[in-house]
Amino acid sequence: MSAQPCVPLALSEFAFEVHAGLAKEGQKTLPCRYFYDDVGTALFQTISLLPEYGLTRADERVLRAHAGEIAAWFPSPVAVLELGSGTGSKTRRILEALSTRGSVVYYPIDVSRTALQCCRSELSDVAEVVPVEASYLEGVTRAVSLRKTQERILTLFLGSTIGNFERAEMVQFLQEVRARLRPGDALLLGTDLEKSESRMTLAYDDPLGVTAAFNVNLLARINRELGGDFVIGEFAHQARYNRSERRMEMHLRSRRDQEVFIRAAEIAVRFRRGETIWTESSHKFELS
Ligand code: AVJ
Repeated sequence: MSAQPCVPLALSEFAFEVHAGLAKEGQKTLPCRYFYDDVGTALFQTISLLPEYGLTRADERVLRAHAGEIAAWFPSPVAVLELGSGTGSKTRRILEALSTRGSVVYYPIDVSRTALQCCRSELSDVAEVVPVEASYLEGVTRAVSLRKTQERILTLFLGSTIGNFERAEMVQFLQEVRARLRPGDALLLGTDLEKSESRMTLAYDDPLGVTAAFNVNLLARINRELGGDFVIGEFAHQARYNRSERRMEMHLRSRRDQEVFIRAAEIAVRFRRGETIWTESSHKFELS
């Protein structure tokens, strides 16, 4: 038998990105979209119920107050695309308002399968729900390709999820979305306004520790899915406000010098005591 050529095992996208983020020389990073496995999705839902985290409720209030007005802009039939739908709870008002004027198709686009299942079971009474399990742009491309000729598209990007992008990438991303739409379609964007530093810090470091669990779950997920050996208690949640960049940052701070091995990412990572993994940015906005 001839020897097989030595082909490296293809890493999954998750493993690849974990490797890239943790192999960095300076600040180590992990991409925030991997927060949302089943546990993370449930934890974020809990965060949105916390008195300290008002963003989701603020979104809901604004939508409830203006759903009728927004719906009035759209001649039927309408397709609603939602980027990062989550469980779709905010979207009900808009779908209801649109459905009083004709049929509505709703394409929730999310990387979380649990969240999409939730959307389908919660919203099927007000719209035809077509879940799209994909990244945002790929999801938009897919949903747009299913558009019927006369349908107008309303794209929703709510909850200040755009704040997770680098500022330079935000504009680029919106241009990419626009390039997939056509004249007469629309985008409704929800962003969080800057507040006092103490209020924002509490929103990302709540006294119950739900946000801490949400952050640390990323390491637990790496352990579960990639064969990592993070000792969960050896990393602490940290929320900081970066004033010059106007963003909340979440980090995971190593409590001591330690080494972590992640089988599927084929990496051993050394951490110095106090060193952090930067896991998320939530940029804040001004009305202007
Ligand atoms: C759902 C991404 C908008 O950035 O505020 C909540 C996620 N992170 N608490 C945000 C989150 C920490 C949230 N987004």
